[in-house]
Amino acid sequence: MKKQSAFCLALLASTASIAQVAFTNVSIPGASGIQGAVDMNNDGRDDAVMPGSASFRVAYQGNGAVYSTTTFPTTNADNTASWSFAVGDWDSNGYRDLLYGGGSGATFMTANFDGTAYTEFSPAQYIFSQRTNFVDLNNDGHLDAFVCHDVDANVSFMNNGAGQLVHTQGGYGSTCGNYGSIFTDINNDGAMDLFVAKCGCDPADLMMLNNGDGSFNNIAIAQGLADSHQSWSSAGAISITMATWMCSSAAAAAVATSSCATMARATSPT
Ligand SMILES: [Ca+2]
Ligand SMILES: [Ca+2]
Ligand SMILES: [Ca+2]
Ligand SMILES: [Ca+2]
Repeated sequence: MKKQSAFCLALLASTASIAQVAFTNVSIPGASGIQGAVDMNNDGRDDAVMPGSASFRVAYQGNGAVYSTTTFPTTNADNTASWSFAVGDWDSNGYRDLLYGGGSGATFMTANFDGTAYTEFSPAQYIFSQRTNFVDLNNDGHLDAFVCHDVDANVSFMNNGAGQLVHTQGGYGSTCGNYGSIFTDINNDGAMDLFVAKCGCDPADLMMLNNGDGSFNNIAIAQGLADSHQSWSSAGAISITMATWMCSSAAAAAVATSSCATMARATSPT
């Protein structure tokens, strides 16, 4: 009981401290088009990644917000990152790979043996790809891929550990309208859980609890998260989910009801 209450209060304190962070606008020379932030060279600093159709660029962050840009050639992408991209070393060769989410499907860009060039692999399945993620869905130590499907049920590509990504559909929600996905372990059981922000044909959001083997149960209705808002992004949703999860237990509510209510308001999306 004390541990859960302390966690709620810690989250509340964390929210308060985040509000005091100051930001400075910094220009990255030559940066344009689709961009995302990820540490591509393991130096502890996020870099800017800019995927294209036959190459992608990385603006590496140095000291004092100085950037140096490298262009990596790729084979031509059947699907560009028109809706999203994700980064992760799915084949565990030491170099991060990319996953592009396009309106007609998904494309993987996999690094060669020394990370100097990339080769595409575009699964045959039609996917109106929205958000994409690299995540170990089934806790087997191999990074899998997840793709939100706009017009059908969500899709994953399960990594068999032998260089293959196996298309799987079903088990991550059964309807269309999937836009924003984010993974975190909301109940600290070691398995990554999934929140999906939905809109369009079925706007009821999903909160999928991982059973530990890659199978999921939707607890959104039980947790009051299956609202009918037209939701496009899940960026801030996970903090709300965590607040709801932790503060929905009788143990936490009995002690920290007011704190949980404050935290829920503080983490509401804008
Ligand atoms: Ca870096
Ligand atoms: Ca790799
Ligand atoms: Ca896996
Ligand atoms: Ca979990």
